[in-house]
Amino acid sequence: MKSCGTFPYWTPPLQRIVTILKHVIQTPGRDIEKLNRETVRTLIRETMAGKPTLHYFKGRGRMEPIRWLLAAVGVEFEEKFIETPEDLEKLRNDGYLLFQQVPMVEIDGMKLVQTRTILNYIAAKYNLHGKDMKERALVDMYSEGVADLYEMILLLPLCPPDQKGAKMTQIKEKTTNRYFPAFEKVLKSHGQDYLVGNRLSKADIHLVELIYAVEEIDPSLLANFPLLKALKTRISNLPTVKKFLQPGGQRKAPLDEKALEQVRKIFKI
Ligand SMILES: N[C@@H](CCC(=O)N[C@@H](CS)C(=O)NCC(=O)O)C(=O)O
Repeated sequence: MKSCGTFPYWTPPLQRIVTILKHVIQTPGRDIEKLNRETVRTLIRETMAGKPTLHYFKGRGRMEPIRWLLAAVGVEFEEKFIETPEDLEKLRNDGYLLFQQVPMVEIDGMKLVQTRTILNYIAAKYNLHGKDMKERALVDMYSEGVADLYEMILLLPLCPPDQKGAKMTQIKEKTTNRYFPAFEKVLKSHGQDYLVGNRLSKADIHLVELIYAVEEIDPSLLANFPLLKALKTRISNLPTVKKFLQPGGQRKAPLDEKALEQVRKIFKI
């Protein structure tokens, strides 16, 4: 057998397991001693099973929180971009989209649709859902709050031009008077580094994604929320997230006019 260095069985899948384990070790709140046998089995099974495949257009939309979550836990994924109405029609005709909609993610032998279902599956699989039912309820409650504001931002580009100004004002108002104060209050109430149970959960990742999106609208909106700023820095510095955010990473840019036109064509909007 060919030997490579001192480790004769140094194969790509094994390298991937080591990469995943490194990410786990480097993720705060998930130290190696707490890695139980089941988690290690999951990581190995998944490594052997191959990467999840994401089906969506080449833009943020409803797939972006899924990209963030997978990236944050250090799971590599492949993307098949829908570029034409025919691409979407093919997925439908092949029976891959249960409700004829995307996002769709091929993962662990399933073709999952419904954004929240996909997010919850990833969160459950990688322990981003709190340690018990009560923590999970908090994680879900915070995630839903994030999703409400995120949805408003997501739909903004599709807003008729004469309503855009009013929508933008509403987003800014809800950000500064409702959602950011709520999350700042949660962080202040326990003084810990993460929203729930002093360890990383999907709620932290969704919130930081939202903060980035809000800052693109108006960076000053974060000014009065020091704990949100600190959370953003903390999560952005996780090696996995850093890699995702860096130029050339899998994070998508906001839709420009050309991309928006393509989206309208694909979905017949
Ligand atoms: N509840 C679904 C909504 C999915 C959805 O509205 N997807 C849009 C693209 S972002 C779509 O496929 N639209 C085509 C259609 O509804 O026929 C989810 O959260 O995944």
